[in-house]
Amino acid sequence: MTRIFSGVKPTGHLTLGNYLGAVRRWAAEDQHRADALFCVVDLHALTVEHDPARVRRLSRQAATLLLAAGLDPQRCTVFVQSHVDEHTRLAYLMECTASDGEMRRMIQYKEKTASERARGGGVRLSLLTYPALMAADILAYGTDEVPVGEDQAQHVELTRDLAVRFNQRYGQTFVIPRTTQPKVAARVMDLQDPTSKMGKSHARTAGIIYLLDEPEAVRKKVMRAVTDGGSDVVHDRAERPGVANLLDVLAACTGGDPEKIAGQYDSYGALKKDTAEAVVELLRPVRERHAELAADPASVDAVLRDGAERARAMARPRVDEAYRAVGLLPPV
Ligand code: AQP
Repeated sequence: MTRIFSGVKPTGHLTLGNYLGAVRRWAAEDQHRADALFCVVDLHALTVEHDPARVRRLSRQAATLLLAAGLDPQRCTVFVQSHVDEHTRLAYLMECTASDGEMRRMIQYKEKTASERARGGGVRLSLLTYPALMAADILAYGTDEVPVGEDQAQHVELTRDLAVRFNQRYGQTFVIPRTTQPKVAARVMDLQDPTSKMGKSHARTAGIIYLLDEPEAVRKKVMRAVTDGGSDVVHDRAERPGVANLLDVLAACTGGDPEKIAGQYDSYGALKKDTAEAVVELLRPVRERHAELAADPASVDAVLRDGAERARAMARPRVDEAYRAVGLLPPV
């Protein structure tokens, strides 16, 4: 059976980008057709300056939101990365497989280094090395497919390279994974700056729709979205990124085709109004289910405890095998 692994990082409240690019598909498709694991990758949240209490809060919220979005613990494994030691055990072997140069080429490293410096902070070494941890997250489970948004595709490519290299050096140990991306909205853009990705950790929040935003807040953000010069509605990402982004979001919400939808509008105002309502209706059940689950944290804990146990049992044999393969003496 196909094995799927993917995760979300608790660096902020989950956004519409996380949902359309990744989480929605995990719930609607992936968990039904494969042996799937979904993870709150909390160790990745420590690569930038963080507040411990906030990371804890956001990790719980992210896990609750994954369940609210429809992940069913009877169908898939939902857990928290730091609860399964195999991730960090394998990450070190991945660091010993990767080169410094390939880590420095990662776009996210370049972008996040720039923003950490702009904030006046230092850059943590883990920001450079975290793709090795991400490779470990994926490879520990013999993953075939990694459903992610476009921004994570480069890291999955690196994971493939590391898996191939490791297998060549030390013998067949890892499955070579491939990325899968949604057809529409693989990269949802910030509504106030449609040339930048909608990102949950961005400081300016006016262009970011959070999954837990109240309907009125969603409407306000969409109605104030930056649109482009001109007034005709066309799907042109290069010339009209603001309008193209709204069309992508509307198409992703309604299951349509952005270019065809463009033909149905002759004003930006009408497009914004329909997009706002489509997003409100898409998020309504997630928000409502989140409220129910958040009122019963013990049930979320039970899912995470069981998920970690299952994940550990799946990861341990392969990570032990990798330790033996590189020449480490097994414990006696
Ligand atoms: N804007 C986006 N459009 C489509 N997909 C997106 N994803 C993230 N942003 C968008 C996808 O969501 C999944 C979980 O993302 P992550 O938690 O690993 O974080 P990230 O990719 O670094 O994106 P964020 O949300 O912007 O976090 P910060 O601001 O902390 O960097 C992934 O599959 C991702 O592709």
